[in-house]
Amino acid sequence: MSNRRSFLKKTLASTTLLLPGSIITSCAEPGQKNSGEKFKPLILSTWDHGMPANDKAWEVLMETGNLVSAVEEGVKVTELDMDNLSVGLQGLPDREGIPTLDASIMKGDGSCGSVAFVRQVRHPISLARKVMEETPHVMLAGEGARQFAIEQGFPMEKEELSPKAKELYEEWKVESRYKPIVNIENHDTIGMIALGPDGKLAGSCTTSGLAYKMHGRVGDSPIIGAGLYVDDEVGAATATGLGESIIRICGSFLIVELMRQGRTPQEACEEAVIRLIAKNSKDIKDIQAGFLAINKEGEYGAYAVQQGFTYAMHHSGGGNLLNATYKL
Ligand code: SD4
Repeated sequence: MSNRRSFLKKTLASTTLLLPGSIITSCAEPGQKNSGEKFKPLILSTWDHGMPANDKAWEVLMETGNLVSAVEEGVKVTELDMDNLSVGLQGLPDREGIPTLDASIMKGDGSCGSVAFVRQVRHPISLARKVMEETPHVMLAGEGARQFAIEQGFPMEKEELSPKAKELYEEWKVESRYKPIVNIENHDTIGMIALGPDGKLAGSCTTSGLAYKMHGRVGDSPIIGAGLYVDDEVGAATATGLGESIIRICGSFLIVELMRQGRTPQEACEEAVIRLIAKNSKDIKDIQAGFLAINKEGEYGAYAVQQGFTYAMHHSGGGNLLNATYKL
């Protein structure tokens, strides 16, 4: 376990105690299924950092009733978290030493927006929302996305690595292994899905992607249907982990379609992981990927390829941090 993740685990209880509205009420053991309980409203987010993100999203939802603002503001907390090296400009850079970001946002009525391979933007999730609301397009990438950010009045940040990212990048450069590190410690994207009190759904997903990726590489997070999919008629799903493996199976769309055909969120996440393993079998030992899903009734599910995927859930009873069940 990396120092950072073990640090996170050790400090988790104390961190969450400081956050109003957050209580850990349960922590499922690996292998334990959720019991089919239902919650409305309900917010789920990937990984430990989903706890403070969910708190913020919940607060915004309670104050404004706006589910899209809730999922945007929630993940903005993670985009600013200097301890998170997989989200935001402080994240680990590509192999050229440049942080490039991917993000997407979606509403259950089919509206969606995303940005890929964008530089110098502190809140790519807000830029994705602008793409959704202010353009006729779904996705802007690279320099075009950056120019759009400037037009929309987003400040351009200096291209400087955060101190932690710089230190780790310097260490990586010694060997500069071309292959991205794909073990379970290299994933911390935040994906958030939410069910509002009126039964409408929304989701968001934001990441700096794989550490030391090739310049120009785009993962699953900004690809609607891969890293995120939301449909008010059925439910929502989001993904984290090795983006290439998730894109190959259109993971989030697959889960929503399986739920449409009658699977529970848990069953749908499990089937997606089985498909992902089948399509990525050669390297599966080195791959971690995890999915979260909610259906419109307020049932939820989570499943991962390997042990170690945590997710945060927030409902009217407060916040929980849970261990996802896993296949391998
Ligand atoms: C990607 N899915 O770019 C992202 C990485 C990730 O937790 O999830 N990290 O492939």
